[in-house]
Amino acid sequence: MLKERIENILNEQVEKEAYSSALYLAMASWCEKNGYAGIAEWMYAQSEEERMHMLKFIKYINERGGHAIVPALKQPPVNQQTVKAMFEDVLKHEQYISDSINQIVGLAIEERDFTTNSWIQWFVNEQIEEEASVSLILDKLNMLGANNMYLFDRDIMGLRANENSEGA
Ligand code: OFO
Repeated sequence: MLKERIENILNEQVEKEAYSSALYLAMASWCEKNGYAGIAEWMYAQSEEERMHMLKFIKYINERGGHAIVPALKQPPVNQQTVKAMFEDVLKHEQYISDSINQIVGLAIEERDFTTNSWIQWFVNEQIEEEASVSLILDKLNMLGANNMYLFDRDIMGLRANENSEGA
């Protein structure tokens, strides 16, 4: 049985994962509208991955005797300034998510919930991969400059780091 503080923080994470999924879906739509079909595909895949993350939290909370709550979400941004600025926002968002996963680890240890601590380690590792994958994309964008967006758009799917990992 989950302690209340653990159930609450896990439900907050359900909301964050659901928002991540909506955020990347909105980015996918903007990319598609603006002719970046390859980047849109990357964002759609990322959005789907975040939905899988959300489902993992929902199922874990219910499995441990809690009640997973499906949240209302705030509206993600509709428009982006540039592709590079968009990926900078993705990196910031993933760093924020890593921080919140670390807070769950901290609370699980504080509450001596070693089952949750063990379970959440998958996300600790996932966040390392996600931050690395977005940093790689930003490195490529910085090398290319604005002129070669066509090639970047064509090749971005080859930069997906964790396409084959579980739940990803
Ligand atoms: Fe981007 O890893 Fe979940 O949120």
